[in-house]
Amino acid sequence: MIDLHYWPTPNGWKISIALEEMGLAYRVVPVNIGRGEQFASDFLAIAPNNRMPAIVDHDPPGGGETVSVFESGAILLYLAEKTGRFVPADLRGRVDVHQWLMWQMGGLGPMMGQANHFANYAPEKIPYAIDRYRKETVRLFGVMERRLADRDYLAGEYSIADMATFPWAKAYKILTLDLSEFPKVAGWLERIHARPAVRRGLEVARELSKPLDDEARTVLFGVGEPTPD
Ligand SMILES: N[C@@H](CCC(=O)N[C@@H](CS)C(=O)NCC(=O)O)C(=O)O
Repeated sequence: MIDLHYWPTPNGWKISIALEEMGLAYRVVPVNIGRGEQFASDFLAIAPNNRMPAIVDHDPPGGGETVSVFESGAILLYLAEKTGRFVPADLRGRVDVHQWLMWQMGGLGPMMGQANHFANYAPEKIPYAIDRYRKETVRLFGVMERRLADRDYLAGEYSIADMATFPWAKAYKILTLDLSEFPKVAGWLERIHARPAVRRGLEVARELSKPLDDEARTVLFGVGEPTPD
């Protein structure tokens, strides 16, 4: 059994989708990031960066003590290694998955996150910041468009790189990106969205998702760290 420390956001969906795709048994442990539960000491013991998702595997490969993993990219690699699925066995295929997974982790996710923050949440409208992260997001969509010109998935076969990228890319609307400029990305989004496991992953704890209220904005964007325990 795997404990999934989770809240329904793009980084959380990466892992709920992967667990569904891999058919692994898991139970959801909600981390209400709008109420500061990411700063609780028992959560920090497994996720010292005070961000979800994180997992605890009570049945790790080879047995022995539980394994805990934080950072969504590391979790995806762990789950792929555990199941032997969604990363090819051959060197070149593996390298392709790794580089596109890192591209998402270091590029698309952080840039879209900042673009969304400055466009939709920052208390002041800072045109330079809004523009800077939006342009970077558009550039990254262009990179994806070219990559998908002659293949159905980022690393050829459907892989954890797609599972990492899809929940962010599907949020293009919050940045008012025009998807008609990226037809290959649009097709790729449709193909992934049609997968039953992806649909199930996006439904996990959906009822917890709420628009950010004042308290959540203070916890997530304010100064200082609340300590719930
Ligand atoms: N690089 C991390 C990012 C995780 C992340 O940013 N999670 C957000 C929600 S999507 C979070 O937990 N935020 C809590 C906070 O900002 O305090 C990963 O990929 O796991």
